[in-house]
Amino acid sequence: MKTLLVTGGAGFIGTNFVRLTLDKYPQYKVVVVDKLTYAANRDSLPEGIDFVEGDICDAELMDQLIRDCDIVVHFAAESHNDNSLANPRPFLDTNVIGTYTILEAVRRHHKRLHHISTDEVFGDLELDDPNRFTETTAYNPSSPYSSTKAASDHLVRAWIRSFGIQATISNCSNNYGPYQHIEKFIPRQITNILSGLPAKLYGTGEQVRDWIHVDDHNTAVHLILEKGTIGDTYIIGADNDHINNKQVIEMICEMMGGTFEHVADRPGHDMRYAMDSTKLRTKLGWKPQYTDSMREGLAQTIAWYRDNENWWRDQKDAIEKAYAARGH
Ligand code: NAD
Ligand code: TDX
Repeated sequence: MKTLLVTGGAGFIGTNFVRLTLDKYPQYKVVVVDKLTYAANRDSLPEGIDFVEGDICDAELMDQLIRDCDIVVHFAAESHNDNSLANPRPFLDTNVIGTYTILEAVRRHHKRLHHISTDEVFGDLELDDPNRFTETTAYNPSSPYSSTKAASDHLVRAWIRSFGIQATISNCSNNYGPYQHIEKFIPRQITNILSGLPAKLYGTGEQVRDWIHVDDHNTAVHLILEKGTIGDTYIIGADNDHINNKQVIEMICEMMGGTFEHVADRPGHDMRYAMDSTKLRTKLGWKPQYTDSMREGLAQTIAWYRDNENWWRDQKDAIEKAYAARGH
């Protein structure tokens, strides 16, 4: 049995990855390391794993954990663009120094690493640009968040080339699904409507995100662990780059019987992300399970937030107050 060390496993995508692994990939023993920042929820994690509360910037701890595992799947990050505009420093610490710390331990102990990254490293596309991001698109990040993720990808590639570490990288588009922090777009709107508030659309809402259900992201990660070529990068996306933010909010409002209002736009707001996942599909045989332009995935996600109010209710007021202070 191989030991998977999952960094950031108490966050949104990491928690879903751990749950999927326990369900469908019994060949792995799972160890989670997580600092339990505001974005984490220890209670999201299932029984049957080892949990270590710790910081990926802690070199001694990471050395020990990586020595004792077979594979590292690196999700831990500061992940919210709006927060990175208000206070960039934690993004540099975790996303850059944290990734560096992991790379050095991976190098010392000759362990396999998969680094989780984002489409935002490529910057954005104009609405009428027919192109999509591919594995060879040049990096052009816009925000403190995306620039630190870009830096982390560069570090991983440099450690592959200079030190021959056994690593792969994936860049995925916007995820949605259960256990996502309610500061993020889709859960914020669902929990607003469940709280009797209008949904909140930044600016005109014409921005496009290439939404993917979190389970589709995580099945791709498992496939890369099983069959990916060491040193390679894989783009992950589910072909939803035809749906803009306004249409997503309208779908949620229609499904839940809610209303929405326009609020102040995000400074430097990226216009459009679009992913070309041909390599992952043709070389590794991946395909997403949620293929109906988000309707099934949104219905499942709405049902999850409705059924799990105790998971989010305590945080709702504070998050909306923070957004109100920023004009959102
Ligand atoms: P999240 O913010 O929900 O979770 C991040 C987790 O990392 C939290 O549990 C937090 O406590 C932990 N963490 C933060 N700093 C840490 C540190 N110094 N040491 C240890 N743990 C720390 O984020 P998410 O949405 O689950 O994103 C996970 C990864 O996927 C990130 O690398 C992100 O860049 C990437 N990604 C996210 C999306 C998306 O749409 N959410 C899309 C593509 C890629
Ligand atoms: O209340 C809102 N209203 C709104 O219109 C919020 C919170 C967001 N938005 C808009 C901004 C974006 O265009 O919705 C879109 C999605 O916003 P976020 O959920 O904040 O995601 P985004 O900034 O696109 O980044 C996400 O996808 C890429 C994740 O947070 C990143 O971690 C990931 O790398």
